[in-house]
Amino acid sequence: MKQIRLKKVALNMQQMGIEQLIVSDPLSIFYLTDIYLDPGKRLFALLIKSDASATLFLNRLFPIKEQPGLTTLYHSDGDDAVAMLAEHLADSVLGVDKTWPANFLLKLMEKRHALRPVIGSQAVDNARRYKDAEEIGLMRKASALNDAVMAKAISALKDGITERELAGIISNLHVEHGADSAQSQLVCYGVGSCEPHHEPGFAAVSKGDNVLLDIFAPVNRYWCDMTRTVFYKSASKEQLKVYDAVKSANLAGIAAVRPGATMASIDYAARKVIEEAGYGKFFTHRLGHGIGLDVHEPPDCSSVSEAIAEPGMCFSIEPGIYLPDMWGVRIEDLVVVTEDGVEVFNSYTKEPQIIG
Ligand SMILES: [Mn+2]
Repeated sequence: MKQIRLKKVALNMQQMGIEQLIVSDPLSIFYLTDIYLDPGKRLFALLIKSDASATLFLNRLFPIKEQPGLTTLYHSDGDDAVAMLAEHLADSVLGVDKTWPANFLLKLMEKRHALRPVIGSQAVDNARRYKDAEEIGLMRKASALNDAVMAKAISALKDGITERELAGIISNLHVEHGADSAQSQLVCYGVGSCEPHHEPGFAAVSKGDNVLLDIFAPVNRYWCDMTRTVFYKSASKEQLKVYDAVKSANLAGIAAVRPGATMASIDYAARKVIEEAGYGKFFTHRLGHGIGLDVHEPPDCSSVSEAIAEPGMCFSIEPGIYLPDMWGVRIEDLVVVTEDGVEVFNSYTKEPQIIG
């Protein structure tokens, strides 16, 4: 058990007025126990009480090592796993996380009419927002891996290579460098780069293309995520001008990160640069997203986010400009809020590059 994390969750529960909480998100269970498994359709739940006691309900198919501070209760296929869980609940408010399948929750509610289920995800999500030193070390390591893969991906650009081919190369590079799994990557050439989430296709790279690479993978379960845009063989004045605006916005966003800054003010610091360059309406998404065990998790870094940056929060800074039917530029780094400012996890160059 990760006792310090568990105690934080218990404290959050007390503040929320929740005495019992069912956590079912495998990544949240991993965060608290170091146990990761994918239960498929079977019941897998960590029951936390506000005194920080924890009981794990799981199927015998997934035997785990006993660990101090954690009670483990197994069920078998054919058992009424929900009834077994119900025996451990008090007739009162029950926090349930947002990912617990309705078939379990509805069965539980049928058995126990006096239970009052409420969404309780925040008790864990709010703890997960603040990465501890171990997690920050893992985030740093994941992004160092991504920097190395980015360098190799850019050097793999050559005449005729399609978006899909390069995406496959990047996925393999991630795994070769130690990522947990291959992910389908965002590789966008030319007109494809004007869609922020373009699906890699059969287009081959050609002279004058923007090449936008948004690459990501989990490494020891913690995600890296970065974007670079380079130009293939040539770049026009406007391509370089837009690049410069996005790069300046990225740097301005990073410079605005410090404890106490609102996420909205960080978004604005970057957005303002793009607006002043005359491209405001082409920056069509939020500046960034929280990241950790999930690739997208709280807090949001957007113009409407009231969240306040505090030490340990990890998120992306990824301004972009997308000119419809032409091309787009995005530059994304991951950062962590430190005691007195910001640490940027990515170090791969942001200088404009014309490749080939
Ligand atoms: Mn991102």
